[in-house]
Amino acid sequence: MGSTACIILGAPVQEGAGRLGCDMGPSAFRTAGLVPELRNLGYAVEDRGNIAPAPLRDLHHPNRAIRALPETVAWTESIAKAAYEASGDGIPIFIGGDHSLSAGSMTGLARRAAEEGREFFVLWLDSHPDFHTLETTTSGNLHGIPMAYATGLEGFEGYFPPVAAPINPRNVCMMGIRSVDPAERAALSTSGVTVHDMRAIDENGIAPLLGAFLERVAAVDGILHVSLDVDFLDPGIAPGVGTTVPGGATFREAHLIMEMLHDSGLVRSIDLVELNPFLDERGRTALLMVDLVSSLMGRRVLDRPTQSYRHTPKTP
Ligand code: 4U7
Ligand code: MN
Ligand code: MN
Ligand code: MN
Repeated sequence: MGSTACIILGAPVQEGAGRLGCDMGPSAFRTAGLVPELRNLGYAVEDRGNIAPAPLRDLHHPNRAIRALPETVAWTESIAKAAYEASGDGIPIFIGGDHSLSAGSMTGLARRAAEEGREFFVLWLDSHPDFHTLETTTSGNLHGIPMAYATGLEGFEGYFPPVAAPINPRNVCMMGIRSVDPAERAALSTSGVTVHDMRAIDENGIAPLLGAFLERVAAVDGILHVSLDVDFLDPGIAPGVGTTVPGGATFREAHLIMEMLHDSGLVRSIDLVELNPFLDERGRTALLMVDLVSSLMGRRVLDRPTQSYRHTPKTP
């Protein structure tokens, strides 16, 4: 991937989260050295600055819990457009911003993949599945809906932009899940989404679970998007997030995922979301996220590919 261009797209959206501060995320990623880190790995890097939201429309939904619907819709419109455009030019890296940004990034990227006749896959690294519809969300925080929207679940019509190429739920693999609301659990169980909760990671380890998914993507020459929510990580190593959930991925589990992803050669785009610099401790969460991106983009300890990935059984 050394000659590929990385395209940095800031998306300072914070209205989807329950607390303010994610709008400072793009600045924190830049301050933590994301751009020089990628350049050191040999990439051409184009920082396109921050995306602006589309004009606001007056929107009201019968679910009175919903917060910031016009703002989230406006961000989804502009981020989807930027994602579609950037995916023709290199590897887009979205620096958020709360996770509602993925409603835009994933739909824009999936539209491009469909036009290229390629199958689109998502590796979702999060403590939450973000599988609420506008009807089922009880918190009303719209960072809890992007996966439901992008896979084409009903109930977004007339509010969010129509989804040109809904993602096949069978092409979605979630890892690190440990906080699921009842409506999400019901929707997930019939969806076809692969969900590896923290218990599955405890029982099996990262390598066989991720290896099986990467083999599926490779088998159809698919395009892989990675969506990394800070709260995937254990709060002990990543405190700079508004929705901490105990029992998350360790430093090495997270790095192993990144190393395997790099060795797969399948990743074409990345979301880095939910970083809240107001809650961080001397930038350590921002620095850890940049460190993980570095592993994903090719930094390695020894000059050899991941060993365990090669030994992955075909049917785990
Ligand atoms: B994040 C939640 F209730 N499910 O809907 C909700 F637990 O992007 C959390 O993954 C959503 O951080 C978390 O508010 C969204 C809650
Ligand atoms: Mn209203
Ligand atoms: Mn999330
Ligand atoms: Mn989350």
